Amino acid sequence: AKKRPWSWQAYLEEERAIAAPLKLFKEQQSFPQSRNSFKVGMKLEGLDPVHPSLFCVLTVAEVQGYRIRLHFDGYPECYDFWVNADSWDVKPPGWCEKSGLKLLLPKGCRDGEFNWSTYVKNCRGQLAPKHLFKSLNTSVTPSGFRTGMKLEAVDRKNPTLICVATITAVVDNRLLIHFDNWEDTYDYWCDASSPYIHPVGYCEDTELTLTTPAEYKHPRSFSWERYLEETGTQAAPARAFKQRPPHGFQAGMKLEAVDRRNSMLIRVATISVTEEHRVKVHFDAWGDEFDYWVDADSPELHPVGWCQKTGHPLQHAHSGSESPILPGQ
Ligand code: MLY
Repeated sequence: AKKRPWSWQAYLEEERAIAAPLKLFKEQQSFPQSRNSFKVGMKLEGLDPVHPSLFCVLTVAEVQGYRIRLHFDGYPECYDFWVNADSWDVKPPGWCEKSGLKLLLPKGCRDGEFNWSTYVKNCRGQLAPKHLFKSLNTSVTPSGFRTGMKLEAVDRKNPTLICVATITAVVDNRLLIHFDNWEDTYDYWCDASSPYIHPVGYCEDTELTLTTPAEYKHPRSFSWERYLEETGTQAAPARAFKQRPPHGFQAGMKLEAVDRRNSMLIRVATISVTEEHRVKVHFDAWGDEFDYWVDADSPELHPVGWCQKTGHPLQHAHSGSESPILPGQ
């Protein structure tokens, strides 16, 4: 018999499985409303995924469907990474300066000497035009969060720790979270609905341990009241925290997920376990050792049909012999 091409519909029937319903996905995961108009060679400013508070000078190195591969100017290709074309994490040239944020310059450029228009002229690049950035047109609701306010935040790199933290920037509806007396490598951007931020007093109320600022003199007798006074700061108002409700994903639901071992690939996947704000993703036809935990609203997760609609290849059980590329290989 002739083999029919792989299709989600036939696969779901065969597996007697259901697709995760579209309504469970957030806007940044769902079918895009517009095309991806980025072109290879365009330059922009974007967040470094391994140093997620730091905007860097990046160049579009590849375009695939609704995704782009970004390259750090002046750095090796091994740091390249993929984002969706509507990601908040990418901004047009000049955005950092306008927003008062630091921009990591291309390797070799000195502070104070960098100028976007001279830079693109010299390297014969092209500035990515502003209208390509969907995230610039998001509507902003006033939040009550202000720069300098204190809170208790989960350290995303050490997620068992809830720590004394400060909002060091507020841009659009996003907050930059910094951990007091730590270097900025732990910093991250989030919004008011994040499950990782809590008002001052949360740990005490829930009987969890609060990690005090690095090198704090008397960690055992830490008191917020005293600390706010010592630092001349304010607590972020409790009403500003609007934690999102738990997601509705259930184990067994199918979806399309980015393969973190080789993030150019999107694979047929199944939710294997759920937590309040996270899901564990399993890649169909692969071993459990490749499963990973991800925030339920991650832009690495997409509904069934996303690849087809956006013109991106989808890896399924029979899509060939491509083997996983492991980090460091
Ligand atoms: N084991 C790590 C823990 C760092 C935690 C930093 N957080 C609180 C911002 C270390 O000591 O480097």
